[in-house]
Amino acid sequence: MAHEYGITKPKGYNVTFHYNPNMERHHFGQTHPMKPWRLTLTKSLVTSYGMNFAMDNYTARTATYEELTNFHTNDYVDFLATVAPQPTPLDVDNMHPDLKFNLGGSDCPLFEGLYDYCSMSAGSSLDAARKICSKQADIAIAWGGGLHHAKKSEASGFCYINDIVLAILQLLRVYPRVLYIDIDVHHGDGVEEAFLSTDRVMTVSFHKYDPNTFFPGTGALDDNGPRSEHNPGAHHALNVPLNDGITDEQYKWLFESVISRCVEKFRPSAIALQCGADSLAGDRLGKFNLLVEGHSSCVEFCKKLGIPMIMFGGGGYTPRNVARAWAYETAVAINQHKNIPTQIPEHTPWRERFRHETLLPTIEQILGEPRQNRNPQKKLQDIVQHITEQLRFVSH
Ligand code: VJV
Ligand code: CA
Ligand code: ZN
Repeated sequence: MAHEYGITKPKGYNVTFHYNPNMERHHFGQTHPMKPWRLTLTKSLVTSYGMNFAMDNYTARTATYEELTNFHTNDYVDFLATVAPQPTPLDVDNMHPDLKFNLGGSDCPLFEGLYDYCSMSAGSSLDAARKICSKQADIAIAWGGGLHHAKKSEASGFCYINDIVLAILQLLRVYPRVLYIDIDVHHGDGVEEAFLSTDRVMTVSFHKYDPNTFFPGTGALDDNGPRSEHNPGAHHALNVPLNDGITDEQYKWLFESVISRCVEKFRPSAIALQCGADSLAGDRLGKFNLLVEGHSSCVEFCKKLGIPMIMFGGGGYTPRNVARAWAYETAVAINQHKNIPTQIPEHTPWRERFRHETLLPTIEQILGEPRQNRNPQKKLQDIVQHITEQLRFVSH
């Protein structure tokens, strides 16, 4: 069946879309920045453009206890499964945090259905990984995943279960080397840490870096993992620390310079791309000047490499911008981004939420005035140089 925009399934190229409609029913609390509802808004755009006709759509299942404990400790997962939610609404300032496993604070509150929410996020990413492993997908999309801060035995930064680590572990059963790329505005510390001692995973995070004021404070340019002689993972953790206000043009140049060098040296057999949308202009937490065009150019570049790829969600705190980016990036995956109208279809549910009714608003439409750019070109060149030097130690 074809849609009004003529979107049909391409032959010989398969994209799978993994989604669980129950995920977005969960709430971190009234004013908490993380809004699972942004997934509804994304799905609404994807469907109204008819993109579902070009993909295999799967209702993601929940991950099992055994799957979650492939990375996380039993103690931690047991605790997650049994903790009672705190009385809602959460009063952040007066809350009495039970900081066991860093749970119950204002970043990682205990809410109704928390364990289900975590297992759905992990389930969608694991389903995506399995489709890549069985070669039933060239690209598998899991917008409900991307929760890169969760540690083996600790919640962190709105993340409880590290679905990305679980998915990469799945990929490693079939693929010798996985390149992890993270364009969320925050450092992908949890994924980096999980694979510090292996040379089968290279992690590259682009992020705002300010150890004193910006979470999580790690990910300096020269943080490349433990450099002991016996660590095969040495030099396989790469970081691209940035300042406020970076533009599309700079980010695209930097991304392509860095990733092309990584691919050339590391020769990944699969890619895991975290598409955190808090690196977009106008994000409630992020402070970059990226437009959907710049953000999605990273997805386009990765797709063109022709390597099997999972696309995860992640951060993103201005829901209308998150939905626009992830819908457009879904269009990139099915190679329809140049064909779909930028005007948001009339029949889109919650269309009124998308100010200016366009998929690709300009920086003026989003911000009025762009944020001051604090990334001189020299800094970006130094980054590429440092990464090139790190990659001299990497060969396959
Ligand atoms: O900066 C922090 C940690 C604090 C302690 C907790 N307070 C609230 C904030 C400062 C040091 N945490 C970050 C976590 C960011 C997580 C990003 C996750 C991802 O995008 O990378 C992947 C999904 C942070 N920044 C902003 C907030 N927390 C924040 C938390 C709130 C809030 C407002 C801001 C929690 C509850 C409420 N408001 C009501
Ligand atoms: Ca990042
Ligand atoms: Zn983030």
